[in-house]
Amino acid sequence: MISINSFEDYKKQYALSVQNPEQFWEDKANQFVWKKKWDKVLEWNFEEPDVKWFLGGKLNITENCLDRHLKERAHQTALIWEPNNPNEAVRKFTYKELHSEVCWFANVLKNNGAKKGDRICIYMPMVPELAIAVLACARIGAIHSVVFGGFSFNSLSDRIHDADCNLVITADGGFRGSKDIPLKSVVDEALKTCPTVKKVIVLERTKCNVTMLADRDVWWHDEIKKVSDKCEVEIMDAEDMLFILYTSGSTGKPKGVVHTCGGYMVYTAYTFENVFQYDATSLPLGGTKSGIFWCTADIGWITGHSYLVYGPLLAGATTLMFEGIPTYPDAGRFWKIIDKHSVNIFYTAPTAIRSLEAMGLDFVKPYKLNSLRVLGSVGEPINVEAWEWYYKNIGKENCPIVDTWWQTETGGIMISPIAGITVTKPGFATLPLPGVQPVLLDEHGNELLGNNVEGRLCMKFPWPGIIRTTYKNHARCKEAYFSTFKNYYFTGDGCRRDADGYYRITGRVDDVIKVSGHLLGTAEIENAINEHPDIVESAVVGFAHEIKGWGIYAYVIPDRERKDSDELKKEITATVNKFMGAIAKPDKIQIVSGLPKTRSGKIMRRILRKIAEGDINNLGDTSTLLDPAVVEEIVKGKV
Ligand code: 7RM
Repeated sequence: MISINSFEDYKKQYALSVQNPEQFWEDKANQFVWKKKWDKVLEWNFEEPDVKWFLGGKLNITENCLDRHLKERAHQTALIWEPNNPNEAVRKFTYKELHSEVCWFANVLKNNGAKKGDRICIYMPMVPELAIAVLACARIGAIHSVVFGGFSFNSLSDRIHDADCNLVITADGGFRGSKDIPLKSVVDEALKTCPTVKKVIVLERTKCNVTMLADRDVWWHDEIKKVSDKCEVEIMDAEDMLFILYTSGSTGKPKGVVHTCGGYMVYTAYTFENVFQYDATSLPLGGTKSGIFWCTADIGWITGHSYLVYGPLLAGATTLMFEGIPTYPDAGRFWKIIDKHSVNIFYTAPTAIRSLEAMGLDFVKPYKLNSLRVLGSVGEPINVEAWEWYYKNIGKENCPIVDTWWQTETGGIMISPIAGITVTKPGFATLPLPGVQPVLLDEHGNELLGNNVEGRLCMKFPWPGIIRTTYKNHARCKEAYFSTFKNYYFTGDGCRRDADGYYRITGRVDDVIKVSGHLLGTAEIENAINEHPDIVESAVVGFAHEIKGWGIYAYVIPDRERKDSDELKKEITATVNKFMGAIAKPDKIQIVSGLPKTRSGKIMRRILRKIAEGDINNLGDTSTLLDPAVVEEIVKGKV
């Protein structure tokens, strides 16, 4: 239920949430179905860290996403699926139908040996069965680990390994734009090094050729025939793991961010309803057009988890899922889909907005876009120009834009306008949601009080959606988020609070970059580059990119003179593509004979970043370098 209806409400609730967070969140949690109510709302310390919400509470999130709605909205559309190919049929599922699909597949999982606590890797294209698989895992208490279909076999096997998954759900392939993406063959390659995986369930989507391993691989459609659509929910503790989602960090190894059942449920539902002002109870029941919400993110990322699947379904909304890409068959596809399905709320990333803006207004003009009520932005700072283009040409100056700042680790939106209620400012995520207590710290960890300050963005109090641990490695969770500044959660972002107290995220302050809205670790890309047999060492940095936000600049040292450097660059690109995936392909590659290093051997990334940005007059002190001459060579050879 929406609880913020005015800016006065917002201020009142914000104050209440700080004075008495437990009462505030208990009130939100009471709106759900619990098998058993909690004994205690919150226990926490940021030192270990150890955060628990709704202690002793028992529930199943899918009962709240599906079963809970059957009395009132069984025949309302829960999920609309728009295929990659606009001529293929749309698929729609009512809440009742989605409930059955999830139960069927939950039984398939059980039949194939899956049980509570197992880790299940999901590597699928954007088809309804992906959402069904996610929910089916949650229904039986298995922990899902969705891996984005754009990652390649090495990234996939790393993630399967780290989580010790025993089952993989995939498809033969997927359609994206004019391409057929092989998925099953990537799984086959990845599983060569993953002995823990005993079963692979394969959905037929592209009908491409696949090899099925006897005893290990089974077809989704065969397995479905063997089961019924009756499946009781597994009763979960509020703090039982719901899912693992891998995210890039400063080291080469991605972190398995862990979210738990109770807090994540309460937080995604609350933020979804309030930020987007989605009130299912005020909409006509039974139809398909009762408030269509479209989040364009892939379910392989946290945005897809929280605002394509869980948040909207918890709220009893109609969620739209799109299989394809914004430019296929042409750059008007998003706008066409909005008209076709009368989308009311549209949530996308600045990189998509910028790339469509660059294609020109001719792709927007044919469409009315008059169903739109709210626009959202997520994933990176939105530049003022893109914000204005979005506001004017898509929202027709009638739709508030919610610029939502949050992270994989926060589970849900943290700093954002409340649609139509908070006065917005282009480029600003504006104000913290109730329950969120941001602070800005200087480099020594002192809180910067008052307004007109800039520092590192931290949180000083837990919210229900906060990361609980990094899978199997709690020390890493502590190190990455709770050690930089004692007793604070550190986001890794820089941020400014302006004269009005509004927050503006200035970007990452660590070695991860957001490339087209995808968070990538530079070390992870370096590892992929170093898979090339002729590369001795590499260093990757980001550089400002007009469309992608950040582009990838790779400095590489080959182990011998390669005559044809163009050929080498092509091979490096292919290597990254093969080991990590197309999303990590460098935009620029510079072949160098050495890298600027300190005497202790540490690469001076600051210098490399400046060169990549073309800011060469201001490289700072290079005299402490092991080999200062190398800087000159790199500057000369800049691409
Ligand atoms: C949801 C998501 C998290 C990082 C975060 C920021 C950046 C996200 C915004 C933003 C400015 C925004 N999760 N970021 N949203 N920066 N304004 N509205 O993106 O884990 O993939 O990335 O993304 O740097 O730390 S994520």
